[in-house]
Amino acid sequence: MDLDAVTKHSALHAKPNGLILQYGTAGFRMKAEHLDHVMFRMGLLAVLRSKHTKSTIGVMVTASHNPEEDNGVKLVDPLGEMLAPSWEEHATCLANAEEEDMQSVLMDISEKAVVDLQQDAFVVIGRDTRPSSQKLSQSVIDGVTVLGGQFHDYGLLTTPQLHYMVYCRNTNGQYGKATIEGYYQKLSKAFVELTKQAFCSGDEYRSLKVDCANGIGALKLREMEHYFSQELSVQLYNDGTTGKLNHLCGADFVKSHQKPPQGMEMKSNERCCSFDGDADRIVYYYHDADGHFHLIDGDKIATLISSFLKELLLEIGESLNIGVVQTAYANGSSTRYLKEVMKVPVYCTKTGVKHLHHKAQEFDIGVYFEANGHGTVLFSKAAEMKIRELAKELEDKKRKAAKMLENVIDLFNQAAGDAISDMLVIEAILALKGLTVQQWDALYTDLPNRQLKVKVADRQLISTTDAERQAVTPPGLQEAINDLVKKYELSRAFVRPSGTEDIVRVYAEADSQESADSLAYEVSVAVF
Ligand code: 16G
Ligand code: ZN
Repeated sequence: MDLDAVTKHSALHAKPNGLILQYGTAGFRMKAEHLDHVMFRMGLLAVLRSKHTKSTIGVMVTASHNPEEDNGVKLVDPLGEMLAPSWEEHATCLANAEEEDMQSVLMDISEKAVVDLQQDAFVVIGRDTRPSSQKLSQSVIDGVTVLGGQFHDYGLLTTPQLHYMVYCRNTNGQYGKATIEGYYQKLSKAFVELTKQAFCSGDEYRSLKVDCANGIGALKLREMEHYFSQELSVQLYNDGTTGKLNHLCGADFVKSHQKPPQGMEMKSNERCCSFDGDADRIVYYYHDADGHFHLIDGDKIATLISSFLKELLLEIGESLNIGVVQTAYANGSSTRYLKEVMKVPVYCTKTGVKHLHHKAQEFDIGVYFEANGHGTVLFSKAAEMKIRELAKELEDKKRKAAKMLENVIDLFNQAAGDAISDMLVIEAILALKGLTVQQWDALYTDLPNRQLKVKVADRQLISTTDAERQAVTPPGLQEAINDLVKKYELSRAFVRPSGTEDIVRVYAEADSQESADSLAYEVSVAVF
């Protein structure tokens, strides 16, 4: 490790005085102008992580659904997963190190994490369409090269595409080819195969309006659409040609405002969906004949997918277990429907994809979605092998179901939630089952709910347990919430400190919108 070179280059990416950051659920994220040093340092860290794991590591430059002025960075671990928690601490230390301490902090991390400095390192880099992203990804590259790491810069990619590339590269191409064409070919082949079996191929299933949040999703969907245009035609809105990234559009806007994005032309009962700024989240929606807006969020996506998977599993008659993983934000109706009607086991984890992903790995088939639309389905290696075997062997009906499952495995991004991949899975299921968007929506009725943000002096004074559903501190808060919840029917409420903003989030649901609103308000007063 040429530490003098590090010092020299580090001075070119100087840390603003007094800036203290933390590697959180979304990596580092803030105003782009303050991030240059973080990018350089994450380039350094990616090299150490690559040496330690003897694998390719990914670095993604994006701030997802944040405003265009922001940016951020996340490291991607060998199997396409989020960075291991122990290394999040190293990331935080390195990002906050003073210039004169850079050498010692790097040595310290190398020692603590047992990094063989002689080992080769390889890092792959992707970025979103923000104006600041290109320059910031150059700073990552500077960090990688100064430590002697090799790299490949994929340039513009969606976040899940970068996760896919990392996964492919570390599994000798078994998962797929680590190129953008490899990604398009793998997914579209599975999609085309899957939809071949759909007998309802009337026009109503064939077209979909997609709000791309004026982000990277538009570029990538444009590149990909000709691979599947026979089966599905996509009309892109907010494609970045005129509007501003995430401004009045995108999955986060639609989910949190419960209204359509600007610029979308919605006819009644037409299926529409929105991606977020880096295309790892998706929500669906439509206007009914009376002009009412209906949101179909991650919970309903999980329900559609798990019911489809459960039917296929019944047909092949294997005892593969399936589990659904949600967070405290999952609508109570969805949890009840999954447990009581569909009879699938449901688990709740803390907010943040890494927690859900981790839990979902415990099952043969683990379905995980956050209500905000981030999610995917994971198949264990054993389940995958079993399904691929059955797809070759069994009698007709079973083989057909196993073949479908095989295509579903290939269509889901096993590394991370992926708006493009999820969209294709959903479109295939709707076509195969002959379901309209209204029929899908009618699976269950969401309980009215309300989310509020509360600004407090120190949000860390609030700590939680039971997957964030119970407050442990400050003393008395949970008792106060319990008393408030008792005043309403079908009610539930919780508070948690945000991992991405300096606020406390309040969630409440109840039998009517008025009740949910007033419960949320009363809880936020109790927090304050
Ligand atoms: C991050 C998480 C997302 C979570 C959100 C919660 C990832 C990739 N992203 O964006 O899953 O829903 O944080 O934000 O893990 P909050 O802590 O501010 O509520
Ligand atoms: Zn995102």
